[in-house]
Amino acid sequence: MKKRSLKVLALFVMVFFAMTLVVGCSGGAKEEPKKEESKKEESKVEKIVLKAASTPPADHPYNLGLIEFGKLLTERTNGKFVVETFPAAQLGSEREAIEGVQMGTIDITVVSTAPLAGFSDAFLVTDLPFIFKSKEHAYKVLDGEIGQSIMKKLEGTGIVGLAFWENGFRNITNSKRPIVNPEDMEGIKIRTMENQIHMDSFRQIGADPTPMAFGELFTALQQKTVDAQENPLPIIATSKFYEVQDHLAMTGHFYAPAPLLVSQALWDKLTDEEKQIFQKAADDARDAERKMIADMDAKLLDELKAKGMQVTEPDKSKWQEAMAPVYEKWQDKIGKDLIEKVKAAAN
Ligand code: EAX
Repeated sequence: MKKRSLKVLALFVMVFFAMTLVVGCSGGAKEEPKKEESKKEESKVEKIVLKAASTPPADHPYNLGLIEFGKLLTERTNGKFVVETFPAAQLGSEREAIEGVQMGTIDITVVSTAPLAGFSDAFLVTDLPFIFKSKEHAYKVLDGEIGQSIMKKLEGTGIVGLAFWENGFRNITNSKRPIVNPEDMEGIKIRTMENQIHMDSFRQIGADPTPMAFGELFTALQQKTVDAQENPLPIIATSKFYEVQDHLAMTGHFYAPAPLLVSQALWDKLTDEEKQIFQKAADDARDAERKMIADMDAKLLDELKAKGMQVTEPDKSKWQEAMAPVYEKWQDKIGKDLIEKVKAAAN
């Protein structure tokens, strides 16, 4: 009996160890290939580097927003998409960046709507003087149905518009004199973006507008090829225009949205899931970028004054009235309905 029970015990022990061994081994064996597989999968994930162009300096929110956009894309695609940014017009002017996106040689860009006028009529309504009463008004229009219908009009151009980022309300700087009333602009040679509505708006108040690429602007101001330029405070500060312009007039005459554009060639290669990730990242980075602009706007007026700029606060209603005839001139091309819809959204 004793012998037999010992044998049974020995058998149990052996079976037990054998089982532990098998379970242990199989556990290990299961884990090992898993790790290797996932490693292989990671290295198999094709890394795609996307080129993102912008014209202002590297510390402007366009570039900082593109960096944020890239960070979100990389995180949300497990490292598949990486965005490399090229600020300061390294890849050319805004017009050249738009052309690059159209051809697929540049994947992504953020530009003002104004130079897009050479490619599509879709954005013209945003270029009208004093069309947006406030940033809230602009966001309501651009982030809503109207904004979506504007982006939709890009279909067939080789460009896909994902979201409206922001450049901001534009103000006039010049090297000649303080500007308070529209008449003060008489004879002032002002650089504008390549946009007929902007040029017409300045002609309307007797100024002499000259279109020019942003990359050439600092030198043109320095050499006095032009007397004046107009841009939001973050551009004036990051591009150091205060070094060559003494006067700043807070006219806020145009609100410049800055659409995030990607090339159709890239877009067509994405899966539906990736398209959603791109769209969400574009919206999230838009919020971050707008916040950067707001934070800069809040402190820059004082900083620019401290740097020696003489600041005037013109009565905007006078400027609005003086530039108003531009609406009549452009309403057929833009669509009276669209203009009215945008205006109505202010209420
Ligand atoms: O879009 O050209 C301009 O004045 C623009 O404001 C600038 O490049 C950012």
